[in-house]
Amino acid sequence: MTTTAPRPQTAAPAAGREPLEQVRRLVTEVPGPRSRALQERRLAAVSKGVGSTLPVFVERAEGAVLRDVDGNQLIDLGAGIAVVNVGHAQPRVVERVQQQVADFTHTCFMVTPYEEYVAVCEALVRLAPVEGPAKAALFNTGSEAVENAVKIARHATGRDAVVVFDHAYHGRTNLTMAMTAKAMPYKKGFGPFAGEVYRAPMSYPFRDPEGMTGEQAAQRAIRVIESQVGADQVACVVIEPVQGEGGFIEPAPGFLPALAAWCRENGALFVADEVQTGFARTGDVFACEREGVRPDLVTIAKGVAGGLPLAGVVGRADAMDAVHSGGLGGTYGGNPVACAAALGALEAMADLDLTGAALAIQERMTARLRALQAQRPGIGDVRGRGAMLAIEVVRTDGGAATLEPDAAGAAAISAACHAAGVVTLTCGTFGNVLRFLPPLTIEPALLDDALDVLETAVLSALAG
Ligand code: PLZ
Repeated sequence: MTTTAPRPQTAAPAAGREPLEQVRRLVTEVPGPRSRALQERRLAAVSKGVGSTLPVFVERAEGAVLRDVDGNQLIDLGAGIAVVNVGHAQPRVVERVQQQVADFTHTCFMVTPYEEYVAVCEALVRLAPVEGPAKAALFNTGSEAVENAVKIARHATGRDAVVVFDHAYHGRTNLTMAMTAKAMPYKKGFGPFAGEVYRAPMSYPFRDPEGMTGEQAAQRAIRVIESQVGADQVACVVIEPVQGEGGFIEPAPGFLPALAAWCRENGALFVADEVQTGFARTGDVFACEREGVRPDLVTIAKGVAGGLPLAGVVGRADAMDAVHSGGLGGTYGGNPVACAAALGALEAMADLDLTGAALAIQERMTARLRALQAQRPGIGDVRGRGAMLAIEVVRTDGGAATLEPDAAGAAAISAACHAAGVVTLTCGTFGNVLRFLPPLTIEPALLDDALDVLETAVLSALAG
């Protein structure tokens, strides 16, 4: 490293590279001319079915900064949708990946295995909040992890039915589309969908009757399950401990424990889909730890491998071993390069205390977001946990928040952030939630700069 001042451990370039300064800097409009030219090429060659939130073409990324092909430096409050929790180009990830690429890139674990796969499973087994002995299996994407969790649950219970929730997001494959709640853009015109998937009401404190407890919301869901599915038909209940795409919805305390208890009493597996919440994002390694919930199976992806595609299911050993040998797998599942990246990312998560970092981000951001809410009643709700935070934008009536979603307001805020060089994402069943998922290694000054941009955007987009 050539810098004299000690660099923050959050971002360090590979040997011989200039560090990417952790500052926002615009040198053209956003997107700039080179990005616009690439977007032209892209529109001619890439299916319209694949969209982009912000068509700025990235050339390099480090820490929490993206540098585009025009030389603009943007602050990344999306982390590639909760993937680079350890920061872009995390040195431990880069080093292990480079070494692994040179050693070998693929054999297929189902043909001739390798240690990296085993080491990742050992780490997952150690980390996952599963009761008793645990085992794991590796795949490529979150959707695939969810598919496999359902396969395992069906095998382990001998039952078919899968229970999911309003606002759920579990993926884009046929089964996981059926499990995902939102029609546009995920499901419209893509059916028929897989059968035996049933939807129960979620705990959504901002929209539920005032004062409804988590236990009451769980009873509401359980009534639906028992009357419309039948307790003895349920193979698994699959839930995101904090819902992601559906709007960063954190259920009321008591909701998850009550559902998990119902599963235990009724012989169904409780599956925590921690694809978005996992790996320190919410201030715990896994979000369900917060209430001491012990799932039977946990699905993981995204944050586990610092940007390489890796996913898995980790769960009770008896359930994981219920499947016949050869029943689970896939050509690339647990690819050695992705496993090497995961070993680097997991090491960084522990060494850099990223759960602590997520809580510090929550403290810093929530204070600012609440101050903004006091000035703009259109911010109906400030919520989330750790570095998985959101504002829900609603219409106002006589200067007071209503429950009417204001998707246009959320889009206007997001667009203003983009133009100023801050990458923000929207989400939510009603498209009116602005969500924040910075790399957990983001430096405080950079986060403050992003919050200044957000503040300006909110103040101009929403009425006082
Ligand atoms: N489960 C909880 O959040 C992926 C989707 C982005 P894959 N979320 C981002 C998009 O529009 O496709 C996700 C998730 C939860 C499962 C998944 C699916 O993970 O790796 O995208 O398949």
